[in-house]
Amino acid sequence: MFTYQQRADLCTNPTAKKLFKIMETKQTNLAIAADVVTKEKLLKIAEELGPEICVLKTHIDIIEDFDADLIIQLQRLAEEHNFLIFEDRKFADIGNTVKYQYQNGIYNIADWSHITNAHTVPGPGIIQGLKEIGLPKGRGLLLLAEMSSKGTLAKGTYTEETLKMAEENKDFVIGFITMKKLLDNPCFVNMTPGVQLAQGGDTLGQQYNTPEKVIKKNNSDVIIVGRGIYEAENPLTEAKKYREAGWQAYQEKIK
Ligand code: 5BU
Repeated sequence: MFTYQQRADLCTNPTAKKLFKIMETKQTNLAIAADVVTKEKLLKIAEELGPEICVLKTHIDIIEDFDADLIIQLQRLAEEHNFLIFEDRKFADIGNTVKYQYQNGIYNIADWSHITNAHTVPGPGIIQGLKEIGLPKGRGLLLLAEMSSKGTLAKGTYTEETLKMAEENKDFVIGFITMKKLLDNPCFVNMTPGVQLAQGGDTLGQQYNTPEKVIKKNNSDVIIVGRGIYEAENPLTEAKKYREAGWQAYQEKIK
């Protein structure tokens, strides 16, 4: 079992390296899913919860008053509080199209998002396309090997093929969205959404596991928590609880 520090030393992709280093030095494996729809709310989360997290996960296309200043502020907060930005874009088109979606349009994701992710349904061309844009900028890509939602088709052969695509693109693919660790390679980071302090789900197919189960039993690395934190009466207090639970589970695992 490698520690986050050992993995930081082993890995070559600069974003993977930086992520493991942040996790080790800040002692946090918590990512916040900041699914709010205004610039003000998103910045408030980044400001208030920044010290608790290793990753701020965004859905930039749900922000109603998006502007270039939001990106400047997010980058400033990422520097100040030492976290990475992960735009959960879930690219899913052919290589040539995702290149434009990653670099152009109004969001210019590749310019500010350290990490993004992609479905593998189009085949490896999607990774090639994203890599042409992202690798020169030192970015990292996560592949959706599994999803947290009920009835997901990302399983069995689909998942197996996804792992192969990752191994063939180790320079740019830094890991997976997955419910559990799937490969032994310490340079792949496993991030798991669908996390709350109590197991359960929502009315639209989301399924929740606890931080302890995700990190210790399922051997994942990063817990991604959204509503469990930002819908709480006191998001900061709640974030500290998740951070503590996630870190404790990690420490028990590496003992
Ligand atoms: P929640 O509020 O903790 O349920 O939010 C979960 C977040 O993780 C949300 O932003 C989803 O888009 C994201 N997510 C997910 O829930 N499940 C998945 O399989 C993937 C992403 Br991929």
